[in-house]
Amino acid sequence: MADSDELFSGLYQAVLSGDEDGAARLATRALDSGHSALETIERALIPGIREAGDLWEEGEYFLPELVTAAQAMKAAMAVLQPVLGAEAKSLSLGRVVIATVEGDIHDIGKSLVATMLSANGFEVIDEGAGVPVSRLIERAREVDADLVCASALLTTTMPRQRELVNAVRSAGLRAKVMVGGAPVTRGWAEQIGADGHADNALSAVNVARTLVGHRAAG
Ligand code: B12
Repeated sequence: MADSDELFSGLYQAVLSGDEDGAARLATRALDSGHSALETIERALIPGIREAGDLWEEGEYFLPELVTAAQAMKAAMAVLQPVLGAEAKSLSLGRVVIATVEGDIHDIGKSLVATMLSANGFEVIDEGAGVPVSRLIERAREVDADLVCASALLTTTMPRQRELVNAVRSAGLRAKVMVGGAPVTRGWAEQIGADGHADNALSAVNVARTLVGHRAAG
């Protein structure tokens, strides 16, 4: 147990200090020691990147330090994501188009949600970050999506989620809309008329299952 604490604390520090190689190496060690990818993400990576954000907000970190912390997180995610993906079931629960909205480059949370949806049997079309509503509509129509997911991490980009909801409705698409991102609350989701909202990648899977008409497992 003490070994695990030490391992996760090392990985947390590697993210915080922007040590890409160390983060990738410790993520590999976590898997080799029998920890799941999800546990590693939740116990070390997310706390690490959030602490970097807090330090930046407090003026302790400058933007380059936050950027290198995000790069270290991504290096570790590159090790862990294939493992999450490998658990994917062969059946498709539904087709999901996902992106971070236009004007917003934060893609870590969105990618985690995409990976978890995919690992849980959804067919996921990840359009990346900074994606205009018009492109999401185009893709949703093209693939006849069951669900369109939009992430926003900035209060200034949250209104794009409202535009998406309106655009999906006026385009007459059958897709449901799920929104998320650190500043996105259930209240906001309700206010803009979104069909669903989730605070983290695991609940995103359960909400997605409900929205496309499948009961949550367990
Ligand atoms: C890492 C980071 C960055 C990195 C992003 C790297 C990348 N490629 O993503 C860098 C350094 C580039 C960056 C840049 C900026 N950032 Co920044 N950043 C962060 C930070 C520290 C962490 C975000 C993160 O990755 N968290 C980890 C992931 C796993 O969590 P998450 O994103 O919340 O996602 C989870 C849930 O929200 C949910 N979820 C997410 N998306 C979705 C989607 C759906 C559909 C669902 C259901 C669920 C869901 O599930 C995820 C997994 O559990 C946050 C602080 C914070 N505490 O959030 C600030 C933060 C978001 N950034 C902020 C700002 C201001 C900026 C900049 C404008 C700074 C600048 N002056 O340039 C720029 C943005 C430029 C732009 N146009 O986008 C502010 C936003 C303030 C606000 N209220 O709007 C924050 C809150 C920091 C702060 N406290 O001030 N940032």
